[in-house]
Formats: sequence, structure tokens, C-alpha cells
Amino acid sequence: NKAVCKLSVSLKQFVVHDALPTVYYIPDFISEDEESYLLQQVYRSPKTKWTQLSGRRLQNWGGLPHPKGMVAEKIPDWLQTYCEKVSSLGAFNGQTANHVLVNEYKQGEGIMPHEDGPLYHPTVTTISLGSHTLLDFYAPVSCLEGDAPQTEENRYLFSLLVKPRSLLILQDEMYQQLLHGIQARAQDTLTDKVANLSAAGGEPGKTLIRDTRVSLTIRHVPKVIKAKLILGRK
Ligand SMILES: O=C(O)CCC(=O)C(=O)O
Repeated sequence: NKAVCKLSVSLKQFVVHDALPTVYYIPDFISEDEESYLLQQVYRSPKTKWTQLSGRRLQNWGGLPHPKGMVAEKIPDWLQTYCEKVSSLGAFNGQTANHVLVNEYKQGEGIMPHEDGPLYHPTVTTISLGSHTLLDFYAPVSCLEGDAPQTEENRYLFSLLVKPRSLLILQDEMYQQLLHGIQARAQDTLTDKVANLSAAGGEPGKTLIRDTRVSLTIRHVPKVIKAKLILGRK
């Protein structure tokens, strides 16, 4: 598809070269009006849509990914628009995203380093709303040689600054080999360990105070199954 190729070419200017392959950071991917609208829709969702975890809460849209296949559920129009917008960049090899996780982090909250695993097409795209955060990247345990203890501190590699309204796309080694997490902190001091510092308009030494951040993690789950019709079963 020509449109996909054209947009993917123009994505090249957004590659973050000081990380591993491949990171795209696109500042101001959405407008302030779109940001307010999306936040309004997130907070308008029924209370039952939220799952409270330790240190954050989330909404799952599109179905629950499962090794046997995801029973797909309709994604509401306000999110579907962004599934299509992100997919039209060529992020999922011509497929359209069918899964969105909405994470809400209050100031001081975070997420433990983890991998996103094999149920997704190996690309994660994230739109940030409401606040910046620092996404931290770690080498997996057992990757380090020698006797150094494999503490989180020793496995830490670098960070990405994601500002509100930005789009972050992670693929390849960034997705497949590294763990990512967010420190439970109320503020971030920028250093040269932030791989996209200039692209995100940050300055070394500057401290950014966090506010509540809502992230839309938009992905493609390749394995989808139809729900069994249980009507009429005896
Ligand atoms: O909020 C983010 O940007 C990260 C979310 C994340 O890592 C996840 O949901 O697996």
C-alpha cells in the first residue's frame, strides 16, 4: 500500500539514534484538543472498565490477549481513530491495531521493568496524555557477564523522555531484547542517559515534575478467535 510506504519513509526523521534499534519519537503527534478529548473519554468510561493494580490502574480494550487467541471485542470509535492513525504509519506491517491498554499513573507511580511478550506483533506504540514520564530500559537478567550482581541499577541502560501528546514507537531489539519500566517517582531530573533528550526538547540537569499521566498503548494481537456461540447449547 503506497500510503503506508510514504508515511513510513517520513517516519525516518523521528528515529532515535542514541538507543538500540528501533525507536521513533514523534513529538506533538496529537493536538491539545485531541489530548483533552481523549482524557475526557478515558474518564467517561464506566468505573467497571478500570482494573486497579499496585501502582497504577488500567483499562483493557479490544479483548484479553491469550496464547490460544484473543476473543476480539469492538474498540470504541474514540480509540479506533487512533488505532487507525498509528497503523497507517506502517507500525504493524500493514495490519491495523486491535488492542489498546490505557494506563493511568498518578504522580509518584510507575511500572516494574518487564517485557511485553509474544502475544503481540513485536511493535508497541504509545501516546502520552497529561504528563511526561521517563521510560527506562534494562538489559535482561543473564545478559551481563562477569561477577557483577545483576541488580536493576547494573542492568539499566538508558531512558526515553515521553512528553504529553507524543507518540513513541518501539520495535526490533528495543521490543524483543530489552525490558522497560517507569520508576515510581514524583519528578525526573534529565541527564545524558535520556537517549532522545534533544528530540523531546529536554535539557540536561533540568527537573520535570510529574503529574497524572495516561498512556494509550496501541498494539496488534495477530491471533484472534471468534467467540463460541453458546446460545442453543443443550
Ligand atoms: O505507560 C507506558 O508508557 C508503558 C506501559 C507499559 O509498559 C505496558 O502497559 O506494558
